[in-house]
Amino acid sequence: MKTAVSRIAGRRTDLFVHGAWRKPSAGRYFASYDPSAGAPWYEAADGGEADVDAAVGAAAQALRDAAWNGITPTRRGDLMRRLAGLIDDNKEHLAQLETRDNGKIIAETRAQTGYLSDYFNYFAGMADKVHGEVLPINKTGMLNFTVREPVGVVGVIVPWNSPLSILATALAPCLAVGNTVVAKPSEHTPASALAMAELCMEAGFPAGVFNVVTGFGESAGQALTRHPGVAKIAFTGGTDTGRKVASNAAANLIPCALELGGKSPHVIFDDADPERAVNGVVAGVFAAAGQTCVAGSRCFVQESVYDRIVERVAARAREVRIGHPFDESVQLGPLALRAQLEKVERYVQYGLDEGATLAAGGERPAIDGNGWYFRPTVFAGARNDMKIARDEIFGPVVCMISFGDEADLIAQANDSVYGLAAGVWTRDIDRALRFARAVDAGTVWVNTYRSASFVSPAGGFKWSGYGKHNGFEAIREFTRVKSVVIDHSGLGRDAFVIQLK
Ligand code: TXE
Repeated sequence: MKTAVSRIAGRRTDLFVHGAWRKPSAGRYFASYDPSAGAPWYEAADGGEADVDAAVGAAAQALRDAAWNGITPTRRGDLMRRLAGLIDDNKEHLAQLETRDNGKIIAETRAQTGYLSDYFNYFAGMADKVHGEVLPINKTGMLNFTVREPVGVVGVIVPWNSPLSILATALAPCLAVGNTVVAKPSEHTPASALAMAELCMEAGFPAGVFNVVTGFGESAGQALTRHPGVAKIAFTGGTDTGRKVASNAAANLIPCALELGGKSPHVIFDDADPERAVNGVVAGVFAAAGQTCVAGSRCFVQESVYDRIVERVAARAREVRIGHPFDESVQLGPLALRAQLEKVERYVQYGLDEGATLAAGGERPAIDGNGWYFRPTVFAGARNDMKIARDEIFGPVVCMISFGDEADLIAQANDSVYGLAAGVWTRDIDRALRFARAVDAGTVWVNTYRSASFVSPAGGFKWSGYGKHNGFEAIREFTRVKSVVIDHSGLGRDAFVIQLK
């Protein structure tokens, strides 16, 4: 794999269009940073409108080409299985690439790249199981059936927090149903999408089926969302950017799937197993240094156990081993961007100004070098109306908020613009189900947290976006339904007359 860490460190990467490397038309490159050093480590091509146009053109051509649209769904599944095998063979390279580019600890990126082949195999299995229906049309001598077709060229815009996994959530179902893809990875973490492009070529996908334009959001990203040749946008990122993407898609009258921010409620009732619940809360918010859209960043604890739980969460936060992301014993690495570190620091100050108190963290740790590290931070005495509880911080910060009864909990939990995920710890199944029914969240976990699976549909409500990934919902997301009506009566009836009857 050309884009393995050792091959690109200190060098330049190009765009990947129609199965070949392509220099950016404006000839510019930009630095991608290693968050553990706070320093550039390679340069990626700064793609612009002309490059996006070339990539969309290549994807549109591949869509028309029999090499892609003429193969059977079973053969598409075979290609995907081959890709899954190659991903598996290269999973250590991919994990290292991701850790170097985004700072996520190696244990996490290994878990993610280890899971990727299952992800592609799952959708490979779906490739020849997607079918339409025969409908009991209310007209004699007529047959009505539906087919599920690929939507066309899909523009996939990927953020920096889990670049490869998030790319896979769109790429795998898109390939399974015969779409073609132009991906625009984040300007902060472009390497792994290029590695994926190489693996797609090696697997035997025809040129143009998967293209990658690296570059910035305002240029390459915006051009992709505006391009008239794109049939659908799959976007993951911040809510403000999601609005711009949706408005460009609306101007072209194309649909989009938006996976945006979150401020997920993570609840501990007084009857919960405290050890498991505290583990769940700590892992649910500090994993990936808090840079996950489903981070359980608002922790609601029942009044009677509030002080005890806050103490335990804070103690666990203080024990978290912070350090270099390639150190296998480390539990928390740097944030992916300097801007993100500065945002976390700003929010810690907001929390203090609003009267919350720091039970743990709140500062950068003493680590050699210029890495973008921040201590796991626990705010005690937080209230749901504070800025730290309302805005997505996207860092290792949890707000501990108390609640009285279930009604109070639901009112507070749902008092958020977001609706991505929620978690609840209780031994009372009725209570858990009442919470699951009442909470505004696309995913609800009971006595577990962040248990994602490719079979389980995921996606948010409210400002967390719309559209689903995973499971058969993802197949629906990336197909369109066509209805075919056939008159086989042999009567030569006039269709217009029949409709009037
Ligand atoms: O994300 P952006 P940013 C949240 C998190 C974070 C905030 C801002 O709270 O602090 O968003 O992060 C591309 N047209 N999440 O600014 O801008 C961009 O190049 C088209 C939540 O880094 O949303 C990148 O590829 N594309 C989250 C992608 O959008 C545009 C993950 C995401 O970047 C564009 C990341 C434009 N006008 C951040 N502007 C999650 N849901 O997991 C930017 N982009």
